[in-house]
Amino acid sequence: MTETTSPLSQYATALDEAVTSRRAIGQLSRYASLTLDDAYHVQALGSELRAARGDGLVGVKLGFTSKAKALQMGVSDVIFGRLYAKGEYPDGGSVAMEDFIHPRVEPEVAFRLGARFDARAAADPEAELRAAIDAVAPGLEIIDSRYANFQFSLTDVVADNTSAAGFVTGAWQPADLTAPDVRFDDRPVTLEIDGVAAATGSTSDILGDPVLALPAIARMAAARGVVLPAGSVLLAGAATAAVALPGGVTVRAAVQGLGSVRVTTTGTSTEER
Ligand code: OOG
Ligand code: MG
Repeated sequence: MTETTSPLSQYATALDEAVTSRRAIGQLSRYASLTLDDAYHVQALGSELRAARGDGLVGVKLGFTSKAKALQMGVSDVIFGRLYAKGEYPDGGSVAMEDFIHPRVEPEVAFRLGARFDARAAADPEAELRAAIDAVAPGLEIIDSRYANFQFSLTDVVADNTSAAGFVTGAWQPADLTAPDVRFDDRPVTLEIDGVAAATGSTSDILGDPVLALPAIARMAAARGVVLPAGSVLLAGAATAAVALPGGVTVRAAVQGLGSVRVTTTGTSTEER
């Protein structure tokens, strides 16, 4: 009983209601002083609320791995969030803006797990995570802060599952990250809306090389006890600042050497109405 009424579970419920009602709430940091650990606990409680309505974990993501994102949002620590089944869209598919409050989109690099990964059971989590990865793809992430005006502190955004709201991956290319000298740096990245460049960057903007997201994911998954099933998607972080995503457009991300990924949007989000 106490668990369901604790302040942390009240915050998780408020954030979850913002997701399901598509209505933004005030920042938790305005009235509560959460530690980073509390914030990750709120995120984990949110994951239980999702699981209770059948929305399972299908991957994890990092945020603020690029300077462009850190500058855009005024938060510079790398953050870790969860990806859920309901937010996964097929490449070339359509995304209904009614499901979002004030969505933004960003180009990403994605890795796929060929085998289950339990960081806490691993003797060397970083090496085992690299060995478990079997493919790489270009990705699009849709972020949708549950806070008004898309404004938050570090603990706010962590509690809000790092603004995660949707993602799409392009065609997977086999990748062996145990091979020496595997690199994904220095590849131009573009984000286009209706064929017009909305943001450009390079995979080097993601921690110098998106593969460097893997040690951070291994460490954070171990710290939070997140177990990833085979097939899970890992988003390394955006290569550019995020761009507002309206309804009625086609958005495409291209990563040189990895191909491209696109979705079409329909309808209007809460704040577009
Ligand atoms: C937080 C999510 C950041 C990234 O790729 O840097 C993120 C936000 O900007 O709202 O996903
Ligand atoms: Mg992102």
